[in-house]
Amino acid sequence: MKEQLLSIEARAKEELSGISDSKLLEELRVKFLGKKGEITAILKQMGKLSAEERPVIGQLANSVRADIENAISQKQAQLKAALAEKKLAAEKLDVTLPGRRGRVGRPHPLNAVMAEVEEVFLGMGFDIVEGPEVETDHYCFEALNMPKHHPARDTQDTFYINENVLLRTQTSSVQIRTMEKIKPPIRIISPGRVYRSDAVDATHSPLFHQIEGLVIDKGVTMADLKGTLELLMKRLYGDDCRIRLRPHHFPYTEPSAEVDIMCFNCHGEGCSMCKQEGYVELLGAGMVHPKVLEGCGIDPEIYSGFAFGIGLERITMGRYNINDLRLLYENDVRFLEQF
Ligand code: 2NM
Repeated sequence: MKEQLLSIEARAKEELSGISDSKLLEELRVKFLGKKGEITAILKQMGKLSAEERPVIGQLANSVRADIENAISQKQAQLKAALAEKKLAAEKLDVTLPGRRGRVGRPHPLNAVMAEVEEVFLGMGFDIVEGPEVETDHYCFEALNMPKHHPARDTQDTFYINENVLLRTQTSSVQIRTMEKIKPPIRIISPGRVYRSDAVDATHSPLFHQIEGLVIDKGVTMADLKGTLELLMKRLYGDDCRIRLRPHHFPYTEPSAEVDIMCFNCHGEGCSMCKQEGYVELLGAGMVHPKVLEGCGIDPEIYSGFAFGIGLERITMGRYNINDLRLLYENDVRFLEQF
């Protein structure tokens, strides 16, 4: 029996060494240590032994069983560790790898320049006022000293919704609404979308953006107009930029002027970019017409004021050297990414 027990131990250990999964390990445990296992079978025959042999074999059987149990639990621990190792390796995450960079957006050039212009005027104490894009004949034309049959009202230029309602062709309507509503002093800019029935080309679009400005107070002169616009242009284009005023005509201002900026390319010398002029036309301006003031309930004997209108597209194109207006509306990321 002693030899049997020692052989069981030796076989158990040998078989154990070749086992690599927990299911086979359990089968092995049942085979050697189970109720119908080899050790139990030996113990059942103990009755045949003499009184002297019984405790010796009993002790040996117990120690063999303990040895096998030990070896099995060691193997169990090994298998468990190997399994965990395998699982970890499969789930490996290298936290030192570089991350995926998110794409960061940025303001559209039109919005960027709009924000810059607004910032300059806020710094001079102007308020920013917005108004409706769908306007009435009164606010877009009548109140601006453009009576019926004025050429600017031509259906060729204006999108009419009906005889009296239209898409605003300039944001002057917002200035009129403001003068009707609040008493001088007034210092506002009115930025926004405006509409004209134009065919699309490099310099025309049926939808574009305007920033108009209005200052009304006692003793406001053309010098205030020029100083205000000069400061804006220096902020946008640099301190060495110059502007000049040329006489012009608008129905809503008297006197009126077109404002040019010194050509960035040739600094006033004349080149192909400015068509040998040395200056490039940038905006329109003037002293608000007494009839316009009167129509809004402001006494032109007491108050005077200046107004101006800037095309946002034009100053944006000048600012970034863009030669085709359509680039600003196509939203091609390859173009927009540059700003
Ligand atoms: C321009 C040019 C000159 C202008 C005039 C007024 C108002 F309401 F005061 F009469 N608002 N905007 C004005 C003057 C607009 O745009 C080229």
